[in-house]
Amino acid sequence: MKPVDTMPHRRRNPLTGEWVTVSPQRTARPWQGEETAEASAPTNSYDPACYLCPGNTRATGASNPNYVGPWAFDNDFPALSDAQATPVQSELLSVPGGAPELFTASPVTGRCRVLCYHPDHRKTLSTLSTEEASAVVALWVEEVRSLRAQYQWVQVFENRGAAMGCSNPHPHGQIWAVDSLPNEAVKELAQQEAWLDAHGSVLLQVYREQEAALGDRLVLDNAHWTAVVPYWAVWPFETLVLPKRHIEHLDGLQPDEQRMLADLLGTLMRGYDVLFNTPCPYTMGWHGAPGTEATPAWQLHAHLYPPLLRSASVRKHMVGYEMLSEVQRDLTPESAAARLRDAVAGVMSR
Ligand code: H2U
Ligand code: ZN
Repeated sequence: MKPVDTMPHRRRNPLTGEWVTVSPQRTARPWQGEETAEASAPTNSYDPACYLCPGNTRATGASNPNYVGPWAFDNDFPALSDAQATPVQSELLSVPGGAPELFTASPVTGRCRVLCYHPDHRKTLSTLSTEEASAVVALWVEEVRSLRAQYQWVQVFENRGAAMGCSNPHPHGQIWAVDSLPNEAVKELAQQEAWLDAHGSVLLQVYREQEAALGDRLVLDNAHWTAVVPYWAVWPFETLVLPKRHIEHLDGLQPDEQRMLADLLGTLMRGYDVLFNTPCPYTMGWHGAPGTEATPAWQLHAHLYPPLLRSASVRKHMVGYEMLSEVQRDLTPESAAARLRDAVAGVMSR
């Protein structure tokens, strides 16, 4: 065993420049805390009360078409819109000797989309066929292509499961497209650009090659894609999905890459479901290059963050030291990768 398998240490996330504390010795501790109820999966292919099922009426009175493949619409309750807000001027601005820079605001405009993956209410990315999942990837590509023309940052994501605050089990994801760069984008852009300047290479390309050579954090691999538990993973079974060639955003994917991605995602998600013996909750999302100008430092990637720790009923909470000082994990990324790899291998041998 290496010291990092048993001794507390910190690892640096080169994509954000932030650190994570790893405490492998703590995996032995007993658990007397909360056990989340296991997620129950819907049993009917159509739910008359679901606002995303085909033909149903949404909360605003709009009705869904009888869609047969993936379908997207503008979120009826968008977090962002194209209406321009004048920054709110604090009343403190008028206080003599005040410090207005402590009350900084900025306008933000954007567009929010909801993407239904499939008309069947029971389906999930893990139970779609490769054909059906490829159609979802094709919709991501199409949406990203049109939204990138107008917005700086196009965030494709999915929250799955009640544990992640998802209100509806109908298979769906979202896109928030904004005219400015959010925090995570700013960090990842700065780190990737600094790497290119210093090394003349693409950070995540080099990282993927290193992980392929090392092997102990690899989970799944095909002709065009690799999934790894990153060296700096924060969530216990977090994975990073990387393309094998340099691609800036989803709209750069070739048909074969789209299909292989659908295949890899389906297998990975089935692996998660098997590992936790439940439809595994997660937040998953794509980070693609900002804007439409070439950003050679940026490599397209997806982050997959399941909140579960040791079983379907024990989730990780980001509290205490993690909120106040630094994120921390117990299980090493290497042992998480080994367990996930086994689950995925089981899925593939079926
Ligand atoms: P969740 O992934 O958090 O369940 O979100 C589903 C989205 O669907 C949510 O952002 C939108 C909500 O605003 N929605 C509609 O656009 N129309 C509706 O009739 C209900 C929900
Ligand atoms: Zn539904």
